[in-house]
Amino acid sequence: MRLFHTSDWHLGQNLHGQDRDFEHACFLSWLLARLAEHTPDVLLIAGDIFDTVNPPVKAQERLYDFIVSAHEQQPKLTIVMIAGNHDSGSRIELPAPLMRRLRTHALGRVLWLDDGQLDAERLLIPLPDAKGKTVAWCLALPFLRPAEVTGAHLGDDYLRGIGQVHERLIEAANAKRKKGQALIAISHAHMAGGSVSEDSERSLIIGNAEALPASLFGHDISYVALGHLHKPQRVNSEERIRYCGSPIPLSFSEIGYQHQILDVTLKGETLVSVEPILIPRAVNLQRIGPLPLADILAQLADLADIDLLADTQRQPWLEVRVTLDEPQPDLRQQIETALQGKSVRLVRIAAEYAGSGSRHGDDDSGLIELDQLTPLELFSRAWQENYGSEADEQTLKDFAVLLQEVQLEGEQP
Ligand SMILES: [Mn+2]
Repeated sequence: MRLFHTSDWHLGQNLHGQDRDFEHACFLSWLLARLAEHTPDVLLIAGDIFDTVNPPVKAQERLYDFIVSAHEQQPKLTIVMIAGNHDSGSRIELPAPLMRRLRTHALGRVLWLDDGQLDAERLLIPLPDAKGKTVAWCLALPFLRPAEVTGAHLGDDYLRGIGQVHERLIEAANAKRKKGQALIAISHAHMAGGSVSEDSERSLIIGNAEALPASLFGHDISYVALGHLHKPQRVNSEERIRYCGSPIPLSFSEIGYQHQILDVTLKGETLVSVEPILIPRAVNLQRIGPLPLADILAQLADLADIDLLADTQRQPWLEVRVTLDEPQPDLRQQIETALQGKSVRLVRIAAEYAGSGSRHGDDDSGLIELDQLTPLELFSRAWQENYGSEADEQTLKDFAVLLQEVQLEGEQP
């Protein structure tokens, strides 16, 4: 059995207001070509399919067009996708009856039976090989919000609740599997020890307190396809517990590594190999600075001139970081003038003041812009300013829960 492991597509994302649709379109046509070339049995999408709970229509068209094209190209391909923390679980599941006809399984929520037990049946997906024989079971673990795993069923502890959902599902899968059938888990979660990117993953609940232990996935699970962290990595150096990372850099802090999907081969229950397939970058993200303005202007002057015959959609996105001694009212104008006729698309200017203390992110960043702060950080700062003390942990937790409710607003039909 052969699987493609992908995650964190973030369809519909924009980068400081710039649309990424062209890059997503390039990725999806590249992925279709790799599916044709390698003919895996299964394609996994481990959450954050969309960037927001209310994705633009064009992003939804991208997903459904892709699924139909993949099915037409390879009618025997099974696709399994789960909701991530950026997705709306109910939105992901909405077209499930249609998608089942395309051998595509979309899981966005967990449900509970009348007796209070986890409905494990709907989260267990048989994975057939090319001959139609079930050779493995997929355990689908969509991202779970606190309200879904705490309360009557499992008590109030979020992590313990999630742990119990995992245990019950693995138990049910073990009861169901026949000898020789592999178990493959797909989950959108922050595993302890993972390396986090600077500003695009959005904390699941609070900081790292939410990280799950890899021991949740015992050795009866042959492979764990994870989503959430955008940098490809193993968990605890284990070959079988992996993040494949996002297909495109979602922020300027994610440009320093090669984006990829993982090509996973199993023989029976044994994991044979996990090979990365590198994704070509359709559009470069370029960072200049942090440097004083004069040096920045000199570097901008050296950028390539616009080639009138070239595709403007392929022009790099540019972030400029300027260090200043004092505010420079015509900063944007100077930079924009220097960029006239240059083959780049400016997305962001960050002004950083030399000598000011930094509380956030890189050591070289001084001035913080609003969009560099998470809502939780902003709340903490406002609390500090109003009350002169740090907000306590319970207050931060309550804020995080309210924040999630706001982020989900408008999701209900
Ligand atoms: Mn993500």
